[in-house]
Amino acid sequence: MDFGGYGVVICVLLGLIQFAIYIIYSKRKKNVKRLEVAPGTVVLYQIGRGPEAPSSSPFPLKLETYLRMNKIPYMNDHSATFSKKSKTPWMTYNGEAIADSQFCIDFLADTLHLNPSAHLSDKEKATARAFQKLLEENFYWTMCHEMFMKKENKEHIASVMPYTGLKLWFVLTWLSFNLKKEMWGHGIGRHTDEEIWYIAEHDLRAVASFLENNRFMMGDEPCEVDCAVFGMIAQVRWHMPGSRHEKLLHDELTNLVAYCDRMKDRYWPDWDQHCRSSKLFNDDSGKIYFQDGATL
Ligand SMILES: N[C@@H](CCC(=O)N[C@@H](CS)C(=O)NCC(=O)O)C(=O)O
Repeated sequence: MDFGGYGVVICVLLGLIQFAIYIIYSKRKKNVKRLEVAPGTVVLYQIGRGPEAPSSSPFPLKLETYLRMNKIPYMNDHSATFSKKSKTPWMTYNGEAIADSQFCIDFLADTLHLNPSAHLSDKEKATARAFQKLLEENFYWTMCHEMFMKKENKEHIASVMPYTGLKLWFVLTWLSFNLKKEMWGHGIGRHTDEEIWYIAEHDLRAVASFLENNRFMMGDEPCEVDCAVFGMIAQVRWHMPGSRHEKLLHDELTNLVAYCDRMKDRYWPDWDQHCRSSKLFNDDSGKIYFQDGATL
């Protein structure tokens, strides 16, 4: 068989694997026993906890931090069922399912009349949005490239995922395949490794320069954009050791390291209980936070 022939066989095999995983997952989704919660309690569906931070994905960490920032009663479901858009996280609220971390936040803000960014001017809100989108729609893909597309980091990304054995292999194969397709569609996947790092470095430096010596992104007090920024930078800080991203953060952009620590201290006093590598780790699936006005 010539090289082209092997390529076709590999593509067909990968397609079959992806299809099998889709069937297994969609079957599981229907079979998962949903826990009953009181009205007004968010059920947050996310993948299991990360080894060094409460999630190995920026988007669930962002949403959970927002729930904590606003003391919204919530419960985690770590069964790793993905949303109808095949992404994590998603949530239900009074029986209604909402997919996408930002749609969840906007829904809660509208429904519960929350506005942690009320003190910002329109121009500041626009700036906050621009930085959030820079990280979520651009920088995020450089992290995916660094962790999923580079052979030398494959072992590390496997250790960050909340799975073992065959399941880990399936999820990694499926995710790497999907991410490669998505990165090509986005456009970033068409660049060379050096070009992608060039983009990553400039994005990260831009966020650090904007933060300067502020305590939080928009000043002395945290607001909505901090949930997204923290969710993303926390992955660099805790889940990408040895990567170019992490080296830059620790060697030069130390204001971002201190920023992560401030967000962690403010919203995650129980951080260690949610890190798989900690002796204090405790699976909190089903635990209700902020019930009847309780604190953390
Ligand atoms: N815009 C979405 C992004 C969510 C997202 O991309 N989640 C990743 C985990 S880091 C995912 O589910 N990836 C699976 C895939 O892309 O196939 C949100 O804010 O919730």
